[in-house]
Amino acid sequence: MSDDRTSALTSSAYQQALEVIASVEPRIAEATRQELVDQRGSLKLIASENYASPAVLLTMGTWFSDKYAEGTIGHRFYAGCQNVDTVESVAAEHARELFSAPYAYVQPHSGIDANLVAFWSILAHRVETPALERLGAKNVNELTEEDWEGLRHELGNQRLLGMSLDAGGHLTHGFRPNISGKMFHQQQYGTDPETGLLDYEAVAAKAREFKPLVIVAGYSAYPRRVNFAKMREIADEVGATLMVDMAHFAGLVAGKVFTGDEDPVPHAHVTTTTTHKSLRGPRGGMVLAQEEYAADVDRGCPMVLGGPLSHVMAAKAVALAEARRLEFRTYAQQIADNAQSLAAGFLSRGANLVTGGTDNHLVLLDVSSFGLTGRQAESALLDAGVVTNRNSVPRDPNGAWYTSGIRLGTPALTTRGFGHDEFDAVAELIVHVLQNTQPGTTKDGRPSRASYTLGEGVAAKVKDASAEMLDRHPLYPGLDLA
Ligand code: DSN
Repeated sequence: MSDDRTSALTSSAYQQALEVIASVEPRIAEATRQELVDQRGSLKLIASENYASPAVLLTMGTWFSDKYAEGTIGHRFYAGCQNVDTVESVAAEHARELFSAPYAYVQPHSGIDANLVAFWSILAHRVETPALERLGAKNVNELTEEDWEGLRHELGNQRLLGMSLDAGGHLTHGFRPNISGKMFHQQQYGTDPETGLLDYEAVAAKAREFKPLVIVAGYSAYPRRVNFAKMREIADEVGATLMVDMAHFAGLVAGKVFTGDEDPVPHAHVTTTTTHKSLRGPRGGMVLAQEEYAADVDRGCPMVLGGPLSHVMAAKAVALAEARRLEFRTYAQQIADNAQSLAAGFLSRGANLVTGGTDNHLVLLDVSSFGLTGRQAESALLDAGVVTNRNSVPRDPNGAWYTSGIRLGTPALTTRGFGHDEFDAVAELIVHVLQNTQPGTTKDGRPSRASYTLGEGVAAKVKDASAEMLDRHPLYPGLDLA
């Protein structure tokens, strides 16, 4: 279908949908309209966000939302799931083929859910099933009270080694306050204090000493590629299951920017992802697995998850079909090229980047050289229409709330068509804001980590310069809600 025809149909669909919504709750219709205005008018640099296509968005607004479908394809706890079976089968087929994965599970509602399904499938495969075999039981209901208590103790005392939050790992990789840090005895690996890079020898040494059941690789704020073949060697040496969380860079895997040792899927026993970041689908999660883990992953719902969101699984199928097109490879490569341009733009203006640069989709800017915390920088940038999120840097003196960094990603603006020159200009605008932001003081005159003053006229100047670029690369061109 031509782009013009798609825009005309999308405009008409949304105009009518908003009219129907407004007839029930006008404030929601207005907030929906305003969200588009805001997203169109700002520089979206949150590394975990993107803009899904109209086809993906429209797929979510249907009566599939009304259907319960606990269970799995062809084996549901509810009647009347024949169309959900079609949706889930198509989404899983696209996922398997796109990622060359033996098995795909498309039900998780989010990345955290996907990781929980992965953890429980690993515990089931590595701990529960061998225990049942040892005890001569078919399932846990057949166990005596004493054996059941013993198995619960065994399940609750396994070890997990994951990347620490301040080195760029995710909360669910064993961070103590998160459930993953409570389900498992956990230890964390970090990055080299000098270079900020992963030190595989140090990870291996920790794994040899700790002997984890699970090693988690993958990241949310590490601006470099990971050698997953090496991570698998480490896992194999200590008898661990390798789980990779590729939520942030799934689009780069799908688009064949990360191949060979950098493609996690052939190396990991279980790979998890979200579908809405660089993969550019609906908000949701997914688990890919080697055959030996498939049956346990398949029990995700109802053992770990509530009923699948069939309308979102349908949108995952549409997004995965888009990601299988050749144009998606061009998009994925442009994400990585644009991150290089953004990093080079910062470095040429004297800013400090964690690891000194990037080779994936994100840049982690250390804002302490501007005399600011991440929180002050994030707020000042937002005033100027630049949407980012504050993020810890390794060994961050300001902790996880105020932080010393700003995380910036290129997937969203790349979707809008930004290229090298625009990302260089974005770096200049960001440096201009930070250079003109003064940290504030608390009521009793001490340095504040939250308040700040942005120089007069800075926000307006940056917004004007951004507007010119944003108008050149409109979001959902032709979509008119007037
Ligand atoms: N919220 C995601 C991110 O921003 O990286 C991870 O949970």
